[in-house]
Amino acid sequence: MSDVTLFGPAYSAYTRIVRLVLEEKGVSYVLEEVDFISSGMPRAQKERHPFGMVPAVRHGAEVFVEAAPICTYLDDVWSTPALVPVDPVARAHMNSAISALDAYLWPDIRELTTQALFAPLVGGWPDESVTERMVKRLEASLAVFEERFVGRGYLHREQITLADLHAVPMIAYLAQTVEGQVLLKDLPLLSAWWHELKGRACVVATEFDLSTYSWARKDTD
Ligand SMILES: N[C@@H](CCC(=O)N[C@@H](CS)C(=O)NCC(=O)O)C(=O)O
Repeated sequence: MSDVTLFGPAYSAYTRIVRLVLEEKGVSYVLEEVDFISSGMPRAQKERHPFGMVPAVRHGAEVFVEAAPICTYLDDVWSTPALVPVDPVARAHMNSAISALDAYLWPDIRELTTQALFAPLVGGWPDESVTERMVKRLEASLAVFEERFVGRGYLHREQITLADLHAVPMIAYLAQTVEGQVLLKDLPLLSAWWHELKGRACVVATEFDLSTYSWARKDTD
């Protein structure tokens, strides 16, 4: 038993990043679902995380927050399979990809997903002007990401790295929207990467079904 508990809901992109690392490494863990959509972030999670977010990981007596450093910690403690390149240059590019995903891609993918996926699911109306704006921004940022990181082999080449596992939940959400599917059609390298990764065991093992949550409308089909 590894004594690892991951706090966060299966639908949270950042929780899934950590989960993917645990799965990829074959570390046993307990996922404690912390659903923050139904009635806000539970108090227990606010006590665990200084900024009241998910995920958090408890390992033994320590509680860690923030997905990227949590994943680095997991890679340090469970060294195989290694998810961080030994070569400093490759490692720096991996970290740049993670940083770019956090800063330039995810905020817009999250906003697009909120409108296109979550709004109808909770019984609201998507704001088409926001969707349009996000699509425009993503057209540009995804093309840069594809050229700079996928095209230059800084995502899955010889070795899967933390950058791949950071990107998976984000691109998975993107691919669930019609707008995202259209965007991906113009991104052959990123699409090929996603096509290959989506069948990987850790990705399949962390799939989730939004319709099972109490806040999801049951009459959308
Ligand atoms: N910088 C954080 C980002 C975590 C994050 O954005 N978590 C979202 C869910 S994916 C969250 O806690 N949202 C709850 C809220 O905004 O109240 C990390 O790397 O862990």
